[in-house]
Amino acid sequence: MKIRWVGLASVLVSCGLLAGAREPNHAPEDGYELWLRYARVDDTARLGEYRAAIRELVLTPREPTMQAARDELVLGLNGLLGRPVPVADAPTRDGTLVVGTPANSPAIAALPLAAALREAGPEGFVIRALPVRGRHAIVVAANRDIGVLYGAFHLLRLLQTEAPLAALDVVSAPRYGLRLLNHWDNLNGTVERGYAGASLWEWASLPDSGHTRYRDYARANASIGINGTVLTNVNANSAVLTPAYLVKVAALARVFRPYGIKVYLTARFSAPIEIGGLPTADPLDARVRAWWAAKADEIYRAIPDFGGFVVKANSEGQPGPQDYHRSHADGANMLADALAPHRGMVMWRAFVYSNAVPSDRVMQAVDEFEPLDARRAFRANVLIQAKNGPLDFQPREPFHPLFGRMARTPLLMELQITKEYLGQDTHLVFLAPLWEEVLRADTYARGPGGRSDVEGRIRGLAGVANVGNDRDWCGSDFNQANWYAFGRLAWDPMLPSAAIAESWVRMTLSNDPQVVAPVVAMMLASREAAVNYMTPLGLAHQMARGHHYGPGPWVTGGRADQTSVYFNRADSIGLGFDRTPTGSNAVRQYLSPLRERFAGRDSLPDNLLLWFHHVGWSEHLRSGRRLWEELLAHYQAGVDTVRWMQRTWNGLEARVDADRFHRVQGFLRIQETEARWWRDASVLYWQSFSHLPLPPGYEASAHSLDWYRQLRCPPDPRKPRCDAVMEP
Ligand code: GCV
Repeated sequence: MKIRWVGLASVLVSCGLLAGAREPNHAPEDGYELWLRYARVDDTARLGEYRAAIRELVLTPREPTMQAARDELVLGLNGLLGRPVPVADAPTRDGTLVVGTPANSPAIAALPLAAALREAGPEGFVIRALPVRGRHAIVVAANRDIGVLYGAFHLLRLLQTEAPLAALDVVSAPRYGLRLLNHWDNLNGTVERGYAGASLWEWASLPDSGHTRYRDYARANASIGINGTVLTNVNANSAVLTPAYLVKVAALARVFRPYGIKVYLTARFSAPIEIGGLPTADPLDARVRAWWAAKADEIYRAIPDFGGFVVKANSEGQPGPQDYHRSHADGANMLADALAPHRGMVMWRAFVYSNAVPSDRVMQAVDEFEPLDARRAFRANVLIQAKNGPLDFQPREPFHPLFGRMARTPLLMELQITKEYLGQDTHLVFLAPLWEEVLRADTYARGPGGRSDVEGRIRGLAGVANVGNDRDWCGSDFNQANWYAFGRLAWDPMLPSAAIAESWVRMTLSNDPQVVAPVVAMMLASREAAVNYMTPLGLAHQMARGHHYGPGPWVTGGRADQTSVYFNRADSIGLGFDRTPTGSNAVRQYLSPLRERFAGRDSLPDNLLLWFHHVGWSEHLRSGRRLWEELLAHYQAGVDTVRWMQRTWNGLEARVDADRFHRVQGFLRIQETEARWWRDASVLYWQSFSHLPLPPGYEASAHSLDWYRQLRCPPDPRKPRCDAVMEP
């Protein structure tokens, strides 16, 4: 039997991690390897178990995706087991890892896996411990090569998290077919709301330069099941649709293809005018329709598996069909017709708000889209992409009412991985609990299969990426956890945040139980901490103007529904936006019994109180405390939780590598300073309306309200941090 030994060095060259070409276990912890570090298993008993269970790898790498699976397994197993694993054509011993599909592996074709493979479907996989040709073996099997790759990553994850392999029996299939990253990357290399450096896409050197980083990006995405990437900003530039750019896009698509990742682009609605030379972009104009059809043909000639278009139209100044008195459906359907012959999709965003300031901005999407849905106005290959909440990625919002109101049109949920409103690169905020909250919310609309939770009514997740060209990809170690969590939830939206956090910590930081438990606890507490020190009790959009970093509850002027005062409605009587029938009546967009629950002061959860109600400063809440006291308590709880996170992290100094320990410690220091900044600036501002005193012992603000109002962040649009200014 011929055995091929794949040396570590050649794997490192062929796999892109590659940039540093270094052995696991000795790397400077600069974050480049993400959760794919493959450090040798620490626990000696587990290491012994794994070494006995995996002594050779049987896998035939004919196709690029199988080669990717082979490369990953060899890289991962060599690192995790601390010794090279030989690759064989067929099982030669006990302790064989057999990997493939019934079509490319005779050993797998002979196994009784038909029922499990049916359950796994086109992208899923089966992992089992069972005898193969009389040998003790572990099998990773799938119907398609991409399922094999996902299965390989899953097996590696089991080893990375030091899970037992005995009696392995896993069948896993993704809940959604669409698991997409949305990059808000501009063609000039900047990233809108990006806090991790410039764009990954180096357009100037494409298509000739195949940056190794593109492959590592694809590996990271495939490891968490992401299967599509929208390369460009929704505030789109039509130049990306010109031949000069399409060859570059095609080059990226070639790198991503083996990893199961399709490429999508944003389509600027006015492209027929800007790059097509037409006098109009009217979606009912025959010349415009012909132009888009020809453009789609051209794109598919260059990129045969192109995924489709994402479109932001008639929102925040972007062009759209309403410029021609046509509906969103007219616009979406025109693009859908152009893409349909190629099986492409249109993701039409519901984040619309018109140039006329509406009575309540959060109501506009339902008002625009529900009537179109009722008329079944959209083509079958159109999805409506709605943000998780009706406003804009706030620390807490109720779920978007559209998820209960669109009965006929398929929906995508857009989540923001980049933390525009949640402390950007520096604050440690783990977003899985926020996403879990909305995915599990009950819409009270019976969806397919009788499901009424939000999760049951959508076809996929689109995550606004937090990835840039910083060495650590995401601008901070803990921001990587949000990219990871997004992928894991897109595969399995019912995965608990705690499980996601635990696996990320084990893969990224340490399997030491003395590290895992406290760090998971920090992560799980972090989102509520941010809600508390930024926008407690249902407040929203209280961030500084423009860059959205730091507090600005006083922001006014300009377009009303982009200001803080529009959303907080603070006055001498109280605080909060009345969205009950006595106010904007936005509660009517939710289905019964939710609309009644949200309208009733006694039935609404306090954490959404000021989203739906204007509450008097001295009114009693269910806690027995007055609004004023309750607000103060929440701001203080936010600061206290960050301090607890600091203490917890400081206690880990001896257990975490110095690089990451000090980086995270520094960011937590910033976060504590800025949590106080949020608390003090907000409380002083509310106090200028309530005229109520701070209770005895309440931590006094360091500065006056005027001082906070005049505070200007350094003019760095990417990282507008104010700590240097605040603490000279
Ligand atoms: C890409 C918010 C952000 C904008 C973003 C917009 C959108 O308004 O601040 O930067 O634009 O949402 O989602 O389209």
